[in-house]
Amino acid sequence: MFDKILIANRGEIALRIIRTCRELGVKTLAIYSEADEQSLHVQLADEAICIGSAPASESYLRADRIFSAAELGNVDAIHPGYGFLSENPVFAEQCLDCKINFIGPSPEVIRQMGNKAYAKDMAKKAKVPIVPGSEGAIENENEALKVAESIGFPIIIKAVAGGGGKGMRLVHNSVSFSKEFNVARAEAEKNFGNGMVYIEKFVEDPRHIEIQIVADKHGKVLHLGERDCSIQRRYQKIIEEAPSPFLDNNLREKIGDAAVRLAKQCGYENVGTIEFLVDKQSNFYFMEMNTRIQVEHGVTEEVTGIDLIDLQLRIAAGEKIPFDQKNVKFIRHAIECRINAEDPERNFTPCPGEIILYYAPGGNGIRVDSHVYGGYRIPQYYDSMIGKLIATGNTREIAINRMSRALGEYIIRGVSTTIPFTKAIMSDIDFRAGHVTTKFIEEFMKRSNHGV
Ligand code: MV4
Repeated sequence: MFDKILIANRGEIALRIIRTCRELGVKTLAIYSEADEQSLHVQLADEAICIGSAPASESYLRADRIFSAAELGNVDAIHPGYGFLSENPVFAEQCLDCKINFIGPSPEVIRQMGNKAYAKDMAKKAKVPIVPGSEGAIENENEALKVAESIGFPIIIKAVAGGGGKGMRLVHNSVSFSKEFNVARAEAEKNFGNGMVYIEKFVEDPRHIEIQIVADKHGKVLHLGERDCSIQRRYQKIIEEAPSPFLDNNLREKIGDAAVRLAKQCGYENVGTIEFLVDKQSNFYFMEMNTRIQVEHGVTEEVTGIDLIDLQLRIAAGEKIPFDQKNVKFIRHAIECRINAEDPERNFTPCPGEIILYYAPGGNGIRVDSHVYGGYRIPQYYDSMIGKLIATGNTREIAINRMSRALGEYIIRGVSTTIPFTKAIMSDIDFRAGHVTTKFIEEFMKRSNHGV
């Protein structure tokens, strides 16, 4: 195991990593920006180094300064967390060049999965179902129209370098195709520096189901079941849960096996997530692969009892996964609500500022992963997530009731949060019935008085 690691992140995920490191006896070096001097990750790490001013482009995204800190601290490895440099293949490569372990997959796999057309091709090779569409990127407008007409409208145009919903365009008919195709290419060029796009049949009203994968350096690849992340707003997840109320054991095993096949096909190592769309008829299609630990990993930890950060460190240090697929049991039901400093009454505008009073819920089956406290000032420079509340119970109904109870206990004064919004969802009839698709939030906003 490592002696000391650098955590190239901030907020709740930095704390989450520090906690497992302390349990394992691994020393931690935090990095921070001038805006994060008062942050808990700085307080709780063994050592901390300030690497720049508040904007991420001057601190958490500055690989050169992170390597200076790594050298000063003489660390064995870097944990990138999520966001920031976590899926940057150049950063992963530079770690290896400096003889520092990167806690994640190889730079090659990060680069390959970052290209969404390439990733789809890998899925096809691994006999994982994909949405019908163009074979790889498509540059010629006339050819693109031919593909669209052969698969049938509506179709969706996606950026090869996109992901997470960024740079997608829905096209309903051939009349608007030419315009949309050219806008998509121009936007892809502007946003990702890569104008390549590909085409897919549009899957109507799907569920977002993702499979947690773990893979060690010795060829063992397992899945830890799914998370249902269908409840999203503008591609931002709001609520995640496991098991999915939509999957039966047969479909769970089929999607899980498909995810394992893909991870093996691309020589994956460490933990990762494979996203699928699942339609009304239970057809499932590969969407994209995330080569990092995800925000919602705690849901899987609660359901399986497995510490995913512990696994990440062990795998990166060369240890074998200490269990087999047959030992992975999905015993309980877990639901996570993201707590964001945003005002749901004002179109979810971010609300940075000082938290003047803070009391987090607790009790049976409640887990709060957060870096904030009373008197903490939420900086305006980073994302608005200030914590994650996870409720676990033996059944989905118990987990929902527990979540509702915990949200009612949560006190955050000084900034608006999404707590009341998620609490209203817990009482929603469709949510309680498990009728959740990617259209849920839109429909919930219409029938509740949350406006638009
Ligand atoms: C789709 C789709 C329908 N058909 N692809 C959005 C995020 C990105 N990971 C993929 N996304 C979608 N791709 C086809 N061919 C619908 C979505 C989508 C969506 C996916 C997951 C969760 C929420 C979503 C909300 C709107 C659209």
